Amino acid sequence: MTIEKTLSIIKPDAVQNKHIGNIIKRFESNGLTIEKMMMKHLSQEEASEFYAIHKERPFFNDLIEFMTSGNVVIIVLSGENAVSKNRKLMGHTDPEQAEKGTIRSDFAKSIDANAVHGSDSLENAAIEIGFFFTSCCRR
Ligand code: IDP
Ligand code: MG
Repeated sequence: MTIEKTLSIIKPDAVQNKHIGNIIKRFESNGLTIEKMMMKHLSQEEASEFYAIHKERPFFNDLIEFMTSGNVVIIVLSGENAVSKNRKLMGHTDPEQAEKGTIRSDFAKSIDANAVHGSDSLENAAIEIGFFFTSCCRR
């Protein structure tokens, strides 16, 4: 059994539409455990650094504007195969292509406002968890 940790972010659209509880329910009822959690309004700098990998993409500015448009909930999840399990629960990046019953299919409306972020590999999960949680009181 491989117990992993991964990072989830409930994005501003899902917070605004009062889906925090629904999304956390999906995690907990599918064998994932909430290890850490905080609500935060990301600064421009934090969002840009977090999504630096996408900085050459045409949608980068819109992504940063959206991610800083309201509060997000940042969560460390743990569980068996947590990285891939979370990605499966999230569904496709574009809610219109997401499988029925996934978080993005049920709670998101567009590819820009797609309810959740989830780490895409174990390596990125460690980096992303460190970004928000490791050094005490920095952010
Ligand atoms: P992921 O969130 O499913 O891992 P990524 O390709 O890592 O998808 O993209 C990061 C975020 O950037 C997406 O969740 C989405 O909000 C946004 N994004 C990705 N592709 C597009 C696009 O083609 N148009 C607008 N926004 C996009
Ligand atoms: Mg991604």
